[in-house]
Amino acid sequence: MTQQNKTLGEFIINKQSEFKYSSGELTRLINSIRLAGKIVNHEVNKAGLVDILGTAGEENIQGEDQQKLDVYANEVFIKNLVNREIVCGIASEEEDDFIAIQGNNKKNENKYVVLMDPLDGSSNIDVNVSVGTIFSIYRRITPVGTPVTIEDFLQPGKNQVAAGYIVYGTSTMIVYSTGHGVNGFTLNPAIGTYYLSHPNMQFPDKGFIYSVNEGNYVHFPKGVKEYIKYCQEEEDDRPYTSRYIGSLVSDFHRNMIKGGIYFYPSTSKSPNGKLRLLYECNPMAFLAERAGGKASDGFNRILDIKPTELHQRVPFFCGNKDMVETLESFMKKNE
Ligand code: AHM
Ligand code: MG
Repeated sequence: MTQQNKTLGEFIINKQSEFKYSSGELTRLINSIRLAGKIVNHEVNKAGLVDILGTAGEENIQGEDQQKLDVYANEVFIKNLVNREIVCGIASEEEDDFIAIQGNNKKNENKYVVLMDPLDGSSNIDVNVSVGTIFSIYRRITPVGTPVTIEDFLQPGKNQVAAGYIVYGTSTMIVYSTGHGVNGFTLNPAIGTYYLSHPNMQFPDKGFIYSVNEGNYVHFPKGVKEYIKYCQEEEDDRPYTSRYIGSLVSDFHRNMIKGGIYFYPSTSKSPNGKLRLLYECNPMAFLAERAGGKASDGFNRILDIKPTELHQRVPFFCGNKDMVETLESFMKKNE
């Protein structure tokens, strides 16, 4: 059997022994995310057919309208993880507070907490553009068997034991890493099985794409403005190509395959940018580093930031190492 024929199920089992604390718990957890992803995929795929579009009439904690599918995806992931009793806590971009999972009759002996953005980029659903689920997994730091506390969730990203995303695109893919390389699996919808299609994903040596919402240009810090001008200059291998879907998972996925940098800087209106450290930036930074890339807030490594709150936002620059470093040099110069 070739690597490409391997299913995600087989891959997870083969890899289990590589994981230093492996007791099968992380395997079951990733399996559960894989299953929930299939359910959400099914619903996302028929979004144009059923009357599930539009806002649910509720606002999430950031004061943004929630799309119905956000609510749906949030419920599916939470129910899956809670019912199977494989984590001790969950934090979601769609929930104000974290959820402590106690277990039914017995004490919850599980070691892992999951943080997730159940449906990122959901404003794109109305126009049939790819959206994604982002997840991040940590070992709890409080004692096993006791209820989880906020400390279990406010860990720096470098403590992640696994992270990944599901992209609901022209094909549905799950891309994840448990620390040993980044692997991508494509769903065959006819039989509901993910196959290893992108083994050991790495950013190419050179990137030529920059992805940013340039409409915010006037509000960007000087270093970012100068970097954008640098990307547009006619010199060496520049100008770079500009590509921005406005769906982090898809923009990141394309850049990892083709080479590029994604950024959501601070703006004069939003000094911390838009993206959430725990649900969006940390898992993407973990994947980027495992794929030979880099992720920064403009000055510091994203994975070193000690979070202070669940819904914290942070400026985010992520992609090919050399591109992120060039951006950082412009930021430093203009500090
Ligand atoms: P969301 O979590 O509310 O969906 O917001 C995150 C999304 C990212 O996927 C995307 O890169 C960014 O917001 C786009 O924002 P903007 O429309 O401001 O460019
Ligand atoms: Mg999001």
